Amino acid sequence: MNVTKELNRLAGKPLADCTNQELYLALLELVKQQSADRVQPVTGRKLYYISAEFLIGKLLSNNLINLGLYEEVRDVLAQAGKSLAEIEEVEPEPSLGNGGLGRLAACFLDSLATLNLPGDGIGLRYHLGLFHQNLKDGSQSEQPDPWLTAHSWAERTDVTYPVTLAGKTVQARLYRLAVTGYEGRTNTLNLFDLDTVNEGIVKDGICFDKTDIDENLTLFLYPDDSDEAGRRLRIYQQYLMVSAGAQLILSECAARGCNYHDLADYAAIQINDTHPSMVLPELIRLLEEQGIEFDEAVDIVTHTCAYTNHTILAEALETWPHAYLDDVVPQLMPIIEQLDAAARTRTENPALAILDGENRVHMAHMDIHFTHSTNGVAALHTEILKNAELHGFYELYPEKFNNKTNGITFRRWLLACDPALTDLIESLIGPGFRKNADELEKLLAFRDDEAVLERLGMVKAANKQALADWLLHTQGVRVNPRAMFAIQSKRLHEYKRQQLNLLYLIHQYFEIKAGHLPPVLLVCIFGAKAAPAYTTAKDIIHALLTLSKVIAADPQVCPWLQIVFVENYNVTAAEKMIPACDLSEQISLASKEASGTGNMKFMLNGAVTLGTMDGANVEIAERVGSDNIYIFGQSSDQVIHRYAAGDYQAHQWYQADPNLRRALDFLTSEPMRAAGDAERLNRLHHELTTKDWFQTLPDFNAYVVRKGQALADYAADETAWQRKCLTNIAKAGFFSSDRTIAEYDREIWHLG
Ligand code: 26V
Repeated sequence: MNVTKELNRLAGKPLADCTNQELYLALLELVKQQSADRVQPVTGRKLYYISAEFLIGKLLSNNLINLGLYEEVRDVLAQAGKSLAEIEEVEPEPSLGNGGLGRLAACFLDSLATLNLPGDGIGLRYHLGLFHQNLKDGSQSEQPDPWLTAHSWAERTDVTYPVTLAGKTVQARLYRLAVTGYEGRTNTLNLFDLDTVNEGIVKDGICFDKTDIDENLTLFLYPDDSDEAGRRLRIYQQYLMVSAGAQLILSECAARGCNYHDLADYAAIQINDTHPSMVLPELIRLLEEQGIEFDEAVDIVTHTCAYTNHTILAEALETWPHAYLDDVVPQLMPIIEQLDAAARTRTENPALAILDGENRVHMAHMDIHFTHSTNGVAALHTEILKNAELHGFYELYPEKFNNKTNGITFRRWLLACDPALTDLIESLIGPGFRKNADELEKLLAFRDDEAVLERLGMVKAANKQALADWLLHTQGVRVNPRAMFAIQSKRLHEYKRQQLNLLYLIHQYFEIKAGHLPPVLLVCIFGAKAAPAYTTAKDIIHALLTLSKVIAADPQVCPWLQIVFVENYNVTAAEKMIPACDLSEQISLASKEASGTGNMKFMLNGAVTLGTMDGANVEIAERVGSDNIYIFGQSSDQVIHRYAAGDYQAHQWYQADPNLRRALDFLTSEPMRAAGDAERLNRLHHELTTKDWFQTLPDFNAYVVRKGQALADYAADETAWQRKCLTNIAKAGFFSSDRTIAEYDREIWHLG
């Protein structure tokens, strides 16, 4: 294909005369054509990855890279005086996810296509995404985050499936989005929607009538579930996704010659957390409609489906009241009851039942009994599932449990977001790492090459300058690119402990005021959305924003310390922030972060981790060695024991440690109250000094000391610091999602 000719044809006029919008549309068409050419017929078993979230990010650059067209298109446009980077600004980011769970699904789709494996996604086409975060007046507020435009990557099809919700049948329409692999095949992300959904019913931020299913069903991901209507709405959404998805799977398999008895030879279904768990009873229902007996249907479904657990937080493990399911999906309840009865024949332990004494349906329990594989997402997480959280299930089905440590696609998280680093790496070790991530280890040969380390430092400096420009341009914030950049970007949650970082920052404020100056100016950058009804999370955001104002207004402190809270953190923001990071903050309470994937992205881009021994941090530490990571805090065993003993008293720690008390009490001090909201600050102070469910206080001192060490090392010896960065990049190969997907395929799916 001649790119210039084709683009001119699609644009309908000379490129130089086109607006960026027109060029974007022409490129969209070009990519759609080229990716269609790479669709391959499916032979053998095909994967269906069902997920409530697919956090795919902008697609233009990524697709151009994967199709091998990026450089050529960029140069053709440049000749016409146009910038691909500016054209990309036109593209809205699809807001179809919340955090790591959804981004993981997107990375997996990329790796499946890259490895030439047949694997499609199944999800929902939320019109207004999760929400757009505004940070005005020191607090988070939520707005709709529309991304659907007249021309979108997701193409409407004529295919619809009937789905019966609360006795009323609606038509789920299929939209298809092409997923390109890097020099690989094209797969599909299937997204379902209703034609009747009406964005006009959203008023006042993200409020809408939660009962009008025809109009509201796919408006938002995770609609507020703090009331009953909201919780029912989530069940409606989940059932729409799995029922339409199951029908799609069965019809595709039938078209390839499947007689349903042999479904497991045609399809592997991965259940991403418990949101899609109703696919199990739904498939059984549909197979029974085809004349298959219940017992055989259960067997077929068990062989076809596998389940991934992404959290040990009890409050995030879904259980639905029997009564809700009776209302919304009465056709599934008899099947769920039969499954519960079947499970009870396998174990007498009531804790492992599907229906509990309070008539709630435990979705994860159904998954473990009636799929052939349950996996955790990092080695430590899987061990905790086996030995603690799901121990009873592990005793019953030891052969079902396995670990698949998460990964990230290096196409987006290195090639696309950090082209300068990619070029440097390629100039040192050749292009092999693009397809074989393990080749990054060859970089270790340059550990003592000062010229290389200096070039690495120059790449980072340029990325920091680019982030500084972006922050000024998009957030109106000025930062000094010569500062050390420490970044904590992830969902806002107490277990992730943004509040620990907050207490450190207050501590530093006092130290600076006392004349104990740090060795380097530190800019702490946050990116985080709080669930709209999660009060403590919103209070933490408020405290950080307020502290940021207090520090910025203090001429004694602001030359040494700055807090930046990036509004509406999303994939696009992450792509700017991650390549510019010096210190990656991964400070969850040990045992609580199932894996983390941001930790891998930062490492790959040459940041050094400051973290607890939690999730995949453990595996990062194992690989880079203790000289190249800053570990602190309680171990997961200590934490688990402390919870078991039930003897943690936040107040004792508050009383006993003057530094900690000073930091906590500053939350409600005069300067903070003057800059912020006393009610919110008091509430947070109370929460941390009396409850502190995620044990922030016991890790405070260790965190202060370790972070101080990182700052000192960074300031003392630039070459030594760059050596740590180089080692992190070199050891990142294991965290490629290509490796993760190859493991899923080898041990669970057996595709193709
Ligand atoms: C979700 C929610 C949503 C509403 C607010 C409360 C709450 C609490 C926990 C969760 C967790 C849902 C599961 C999840 O997103 N897990 C993440 O999965 C990532 C990919 O495996 C993993 O890297 C993260 O450690 C894990 O938190």
